[in-house]
Formats: sequence, C-alpha cells, structure tokens
Amino acid sequence: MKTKVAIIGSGPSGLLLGHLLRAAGIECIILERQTRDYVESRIRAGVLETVTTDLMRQLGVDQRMNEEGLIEEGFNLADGERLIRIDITRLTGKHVMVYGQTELTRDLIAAAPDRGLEIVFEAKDVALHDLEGSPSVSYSKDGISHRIECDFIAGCDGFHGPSRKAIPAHLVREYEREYPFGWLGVLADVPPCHPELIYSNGPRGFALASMRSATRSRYYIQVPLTEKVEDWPEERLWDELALRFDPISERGVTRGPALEMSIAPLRSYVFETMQHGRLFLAGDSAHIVPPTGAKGLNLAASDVAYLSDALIAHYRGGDDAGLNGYAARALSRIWKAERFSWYLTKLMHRFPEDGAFEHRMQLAELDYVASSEAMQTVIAENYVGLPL
Ligand code: FAS
Ligand code: PHB
Repeated sequence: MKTKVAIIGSGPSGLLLGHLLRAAGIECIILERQTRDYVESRIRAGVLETVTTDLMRQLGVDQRMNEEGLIEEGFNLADGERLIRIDITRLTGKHVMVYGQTELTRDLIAAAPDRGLEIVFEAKDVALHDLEGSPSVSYSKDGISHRIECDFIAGCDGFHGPSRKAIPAHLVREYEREYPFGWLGVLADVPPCHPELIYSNGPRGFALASMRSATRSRYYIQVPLTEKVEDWPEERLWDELALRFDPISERGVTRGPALEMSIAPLRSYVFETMQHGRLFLAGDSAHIVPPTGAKGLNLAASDVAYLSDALIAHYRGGDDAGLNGYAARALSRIWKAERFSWYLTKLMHRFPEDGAFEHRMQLAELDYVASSEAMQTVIAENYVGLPL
C-alpha cells in the first residue's frame, strides 16, 4: 500500500493532523494500536485553548463542542483561605473552553469516515523503516502483516510509542524532570463546587476542582508517588476534597459515585529531535508537561498546526521551509509552555524536600499575584495559550 503521510497514533495529535491533511486533499492513514473503544474511553485533559478550538472549528467538527463545551472567562488560584481570580477574558480578550479530551477524540473519530480519513485500529507491532530514504511503516492486523510506503511518517504515538525510539541515539537531545508526587483524579456526575476552575495550594497540599459540564465534575489532589488508588476509598477522597474546597468554593463539594479514579505521575519532558529524515514527531511523543497548566493537549494541537501547514506547503508548492523549520518553530512554543507548567507546578504543590521557608515563598508569590494586575496578566496570557 502507498500513501503520502503515515500517521502513528489516533490521539488528539494524530486525529487533528489526519483531518487537516484530508481537508487539504492529502492522502494519509492513521495506525492505532488500541481498539476504538479503548481510545474513546480514555479520561484525560479538560481545558482547551483557542488554538485547539480554532482547529476544531476550521475542520467543521465543533458542533457538539459548541453545544456542550463550557466557556470559561476566568479561573482561580487559592492559598487555602481565599480565591485569587485570574480574569483571563478582561486581561487577554480570550477565554478557554472546558470540553473533555475524550469528547474531542470521539468527535474527530466520528467524522473520519465521511472525510476519507482511514484509521486502522488494533494495528499491532507498528515499526518505522528507512526514515532517511524511502520511508515505510509495517504493522500487523488480525494476524496479517502489512507495509505502507509513504513520503512522510508523523509520530503521534504519545510518550510510550515507537517513533521517538526510531531516531538514532547519537542525534537525541532530551530534557526531563520527574516530580516527586502524582495526581489522584476522580470523575463523577455531580455538579462542580464552583463555576470556574480552582487550583488550590492549601494547608493540606495541592488540589484542583475542575469540571466536564454543569453536572459532571473532575477533581484532583496531589498524592505521594507511593500511593495507590486502592489507598483511597471514595469516601476518603470526598472527605479530603470537602476539607480543601468547602471553605473557598461557591457551593461546596457534592459527593457521588466515582465514574473513574486514577493516579497520574507528573513529569516535564522535551525531546528536541522532533524531526529526523522523513519522520516528524508531534504531541506527547515529543514532550510532556505536568497537567497543572492544562497545556498537554493544547501543545499537541499547536505542533499539528505547524506540521500540517508545512506538509500542505510541501505538497501544494514544493515549499519545504516549513518542514525544515518545523522543530525550531514548535520548540519555541513548547519550551514556553514547559516553563509555565513548571512555574505553576512549583507554585501550587508541596515538594517533600521543601521546608517552611519555601512554603512562605509560595504564599508570598500568591499574595503578590493577588495584588498585581501585571502578574495576573502574565499568568492569564500563558493559561489561554500564547499565539502560534
Ligand atoms: P496520546 O498519548 O493521547 O495518543 C497517542 C496514541 O498513540 C494513543 O492512542 C496510543 O494508543 C497510540 N500508540 C501508542 N503506541 C503505539 C504503537 N506502537 N502503535 C500504534 N499506536 C500507538 N493534558 C492536559 O492538558 N490536561 C490534563 O489534565 C491531562 N491529563 C492527563 C492524564 C493522563 C493520565 C495522561 C497520560 C495525559 C494527560 N494529559 C493532560 C496530557 C494528554 O492530554 C496529552 O497531552 C494528549 O493526550 C496528547 O495527545 P497525543 O500527542 O495524541 O498523545
Ligand atoms: C481537567 O479538567 O482534567 C484539568 C483541568 C485543568 C488542568 C488539568 C486537568 O490544569
């Protein structure tokens, strides 16, 4: 089989790239290891920057997002006693959209057949070949082996996929920081405790009150890496969330049965070698941010905006400036998002190695944010997403 662009992975990166290329009439195919149900059931990001919502609108797959998504014109930081509201719309003229990554993924997969975007689910043993010559991708499906010859390979296969590993070790430039804690998350069909997100660094540590709709809430608390979900019976988690959010939220925490509970580790990671030969990496295959800044999904979208523009310019006019400059352009925005995510993680979490002084520094920083419109503007413009 032949195609122009072979895309590995049907997460937000692969799906957005596939749709953008098909909208430009460029042949491509997506190879996904998991089943469609598995991909469509993953619970992940919740906050979309305009970079992401603009792509959904450009593709014309934004109807459900417009109907069900929540426009958020502000969000809150808290020190356990008071809310510090960051009025992102007044300070930046923009807003964010609360609409789950799960829903965005479902919308993009549902729209694929009508737009000639082929997604091969349950594609096993995906391997990349001859990246600097005539590239191809091999895989097996239902026990039958396949090979696809292509012009380019897009590595949209997330942090654990094969694309990054296909790049020769001597060319690799990577940077990593692992955080000494994780986020225990819970999803439940209960009304949010507050109309906007609250990130709290209270006396008991970090907690985030988010939502998916007016009737579905998403909460997180910081937990040591030694903890397991089994250590957190639902009642214990609701008790902890009530302790942290009842004093500072509009409605207090409403309890209900958990639809999902999981612990995610936090890391900052950048793999700067985002292109090698005819392979281009996008999304989590090239970078990871701690979810504190709500940047992960949105960085995947900006990578894909740059990469799709570059591929379209190549096919439409033989212009390869975008492809040659892809990594440098993407990395400029990636590193600024890594900085913001790292900054907010350091500001809002209790680090085991920190003492009372470091906690007072955090409280002083929050007090400064509360009193400085300049600082609030800095936080607001990074939270809504820097321009492409
Ligand atoms: P994904 O990881 O989403 O997609 C990669 C795809 O490639 C997957 O479908 C995978 O099955 C497939 N794949 C992997 N190996 C393969 C192989 N060998 N062959 C074929 N396919 C293969 N971001 C936020 O902004 N906010 C959050 O709250 C947040 N929470 C998160 C919680 C968790 C547990 C995780 C893991 C991530 C979270 N993220 C969050 C980040 C997340 O949303 C990512 O940024 C986003 O999924 C990136 O999309 P992709 O780059 O498409 O990668
Ligand atoms: C979420 O709703 O899942 C969410 C929101 C904001 C974040 C991280 C996660 O920073």
